[in-house]
Amino acid sequence: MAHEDTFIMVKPDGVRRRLVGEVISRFEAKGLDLCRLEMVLPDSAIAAAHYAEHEGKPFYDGLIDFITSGPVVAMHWSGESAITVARAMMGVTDPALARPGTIRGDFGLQVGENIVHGSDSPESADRELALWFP
Ligand code: IDP
Ligand code: MG
Repeated sequence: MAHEDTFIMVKPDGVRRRLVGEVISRFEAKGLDLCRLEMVLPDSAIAAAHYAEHEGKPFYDGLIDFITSGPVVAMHWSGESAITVARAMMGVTDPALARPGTIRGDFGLQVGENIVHGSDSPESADRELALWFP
């Protein structure tokens, strides 16, 4: 077990549905520390950089359109095993399959609108935190 930093984002659907407070409350109640937070309307450059690993996939264009469709809440969280803990609390990528009790499992139904993003490794967290909090 180790202290970790992670990048968590409430996506445009989560902001539109007024789930920002719900998402923050869950991570706070878990015991993670909120370090930095900013609401930002992503431009296509930051969206493409953030989702570079998915370029060329069938859902890529829709993903970029979606993530630039409205403001997001970009956050830096830290704590014991923060990356793994946050991913577990988010649930699997497809909300229809995500377990009840997870954010995606409780609030989502479609894979294209799954409310939150969370870094999947220490390398991703470093890259994403540097990208969103330059
Ligand atoms: P993750 O967000 O759980 O890490 P990734 O596989 O990294 O999932 O995919 C990034 C994002 O791309 C997902 O959160 C979701 O919004 C979108 N996405 C992934 N797979 C699909 C798909 O098959 N159709 C539509 N959107 C997808
Ligand atoms: Mg991912």
